Amino acid sequence: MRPALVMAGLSLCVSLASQSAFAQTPQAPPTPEQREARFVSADANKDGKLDKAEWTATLPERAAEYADMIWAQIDEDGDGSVTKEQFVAFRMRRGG
Ligand SMILES: [Ca+2]
Repeated sequence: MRPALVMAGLSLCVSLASQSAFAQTPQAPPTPEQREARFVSADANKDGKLDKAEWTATLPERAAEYADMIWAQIDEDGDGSVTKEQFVAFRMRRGG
C-alpha cells in the first residue's frame, strides 16, 4: 500500500473515531424552537394538532412499547390530540 493511501486511511479512521466520540457526548436539551419544529414535522396532516398515530410514527422502534403510557402523559385532557402548546409543555417537563 502506498504511504499516501495509508495516511488517507489513517486520517479517515481518526475522523470516524472523533465523530463517534462526539456522538456519545450528552446533548444539550432542545430549545423550545426545536421542540416546536419537532411538532410541526410530526403533524403529518398539518391541522395544527398531533393525534396519537402521527406522534407514534415519530417514535424510535424501541420506544413503541411505551407509546400508550407516554401518550397518556402528553394528551393530558384525553381528547385524542395535542396542540403545539401541550406538546412543547410536555417536552419541557420531560427535558427532551
Ligand atoms: Ca395532525
